Amino acid sequence: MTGKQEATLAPLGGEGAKRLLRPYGDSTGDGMVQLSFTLPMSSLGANAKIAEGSAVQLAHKMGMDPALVVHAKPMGPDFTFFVVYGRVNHLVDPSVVEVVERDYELLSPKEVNAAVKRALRRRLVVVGGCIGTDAHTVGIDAILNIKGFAGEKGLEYYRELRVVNLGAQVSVPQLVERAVAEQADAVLVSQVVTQRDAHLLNTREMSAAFREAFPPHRRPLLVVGGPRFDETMSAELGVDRVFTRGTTPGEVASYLVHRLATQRRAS
Ligand code: B12
Repeated sequence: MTGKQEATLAPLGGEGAKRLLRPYGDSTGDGMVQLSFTLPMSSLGANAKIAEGSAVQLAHKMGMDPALVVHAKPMGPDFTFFVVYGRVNHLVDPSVVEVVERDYELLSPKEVNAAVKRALRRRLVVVGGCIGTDAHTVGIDAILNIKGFAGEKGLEYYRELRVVNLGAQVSVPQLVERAVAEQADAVLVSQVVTQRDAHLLNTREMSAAFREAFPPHRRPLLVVGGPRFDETMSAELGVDRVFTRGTTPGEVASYLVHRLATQRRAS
């Protein structure tokens, strides 16, 4: 590391100071990170050293130097899982990171109910489920079921919300059909499995089907969620909002009110 970089790294005082960060493991600014990955090779018996050397080679190519294998676990005869600990030189600039900020007020269930009643004069209808072959219902249930998540009650608890939870493995045509039948204001879809980008493909298929089935002003609000979504991708996926890991029911209820009650009333 050059002296110039050292100087930039030091926290600068004053307004607008740009602060670059470096990861650390043992002491501040030492650049140490931990990385895990699997290689499709055996580390059994005589293969152990070559396997570890291969893991170090990959880490070097990724910019870790030095790189130390701290864990190697055979996964059957032909695969090995590694954890590598090492140093990188990359700096992080938080001032240029782009994130999706929450652009709506967080409301209590009482406030949500009052806003829906005032704006819609009827219950707000939410239809939800997991689409495609995805059977991971815990996430959508955390949002919809009365028992909720992280100490917050799910949307079923809200008096002014009517929730239809379709559960696992709902096909897109089934989802559209049910949304039509229930006169859904919002459709909430969960996608947890991301193998071969299934979550992205399924979401695009779903949003296209809703655009085909509804005229623009009648289309329900489309919300997708799951732990490996990128929140910035809503436009690309054709949905109104993407939620990721750690989402709570209160955030979703507040968002629905913001879009379907507050905004609609203002327009
Ligand atoms: C429980 C579990 C299962 C259970 C699911 C039971 C059920 N009824 O849901 C069972 C055993 C059935 C299962 C099966 C499989 N699983 Co599984 N499973 C898990 C596990 C351990 C936990 C998932 C979970 O419940 N998380 C807790 C919830 C609360 O978190 P969440 O889903 O992220 O939801 C939150 C947010 O993301 C968000 N959210 C989620 N959805 C939505 C939707 C909306 C609208 C909104 C607003 C928010 C939102 O809000 C929630 C609360 O904050 C994960 C590993 C892990 N630790 O994550 C693997 C995992 C998801 N499973 C995996 C796999 C591979 C499978 C199988 C393919 C295994 C197999 N070979 O058979 C099958 C697939 C079955 C299928 N057809 O889908 C992989 C997926 C890998 C990938 N890249 O896609 C994981 C990551 C395990 C791993 N490391 O390999 N699984």
